[in-house]
Amino acid sequence: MTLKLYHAEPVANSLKSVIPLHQRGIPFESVYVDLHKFEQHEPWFVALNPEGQVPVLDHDGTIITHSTVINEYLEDAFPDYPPLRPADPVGRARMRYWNKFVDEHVMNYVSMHGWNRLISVIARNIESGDFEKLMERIPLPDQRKKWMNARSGFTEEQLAHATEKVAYAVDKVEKHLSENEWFAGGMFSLADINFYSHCGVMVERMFPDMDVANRAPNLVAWRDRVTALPGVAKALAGPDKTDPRLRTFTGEAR
Ligand SMILES: N[C@@H](CCC(=O)N[C@@H](CS)C(=O)NCC(=O)O)C(=O)O
Repeated sequence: MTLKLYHAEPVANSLKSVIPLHQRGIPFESVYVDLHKFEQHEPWFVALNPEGQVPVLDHDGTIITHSTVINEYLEDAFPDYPPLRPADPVGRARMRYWNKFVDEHVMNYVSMHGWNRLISVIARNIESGDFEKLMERIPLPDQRKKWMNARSGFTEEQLAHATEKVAYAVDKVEKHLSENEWFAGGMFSLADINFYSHCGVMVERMFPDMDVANRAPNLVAWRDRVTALPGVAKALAGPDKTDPRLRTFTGEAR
């Protein structure tokens, strides 16, 4: 059996699919894809994932993409390892509700701020002609727009809307965690991992004006519980080639 995960730095979607592998103890080969060098748009990678994005799981030659799908696939394909999905239908439905919420209403909005602060530096450092050539290679139109926005700068309106979405999510999750230890099914599950990877590990540093420590103490306590889990610590220690001067979000957390 061969199991490979192609991923980038331990943050966002990459972190989200590395955590279950480590936390469940499933042996796998980690393949680092360097987003700083645009490896995700090179022909060898696009042959694996035509959308040109990480993470990508290769299980005996079968390719699975999209972190939420990968994580449930790992539950189905490796049932003998400790589960991160509730066993009962209601617990599963709750887990999937939170996954849908994070995928549709959280991920892209946190990401916009990350790209505005971090990826913009990479995008602006590329020479003009080279940048256009790189853009031509990006398979997903939305992703091409995101790279172009990162170079020109996102508008105040876009950023304010994204901040509103994150604040709504923080308040919603805080309320839930004031009544529940975990997101779903009374156990640490893929839903916790999803919110943690996008909005838990770095929300205080990304959004200092939100005053998360006072506004969402249950979220902060939950975040610290998740960070202390052995598989999470192992995932966070993964390769990080981000320029240390730019590690506004990823570096100080570890
Ligand atoms: N829906 C996808 C999103 C994947 C995604 O956005 N990946 C980012 C890294 S977190 C990426 O590959 N970015 C590279 C690029 O856009 O060029 C998932 O859940 O896996």
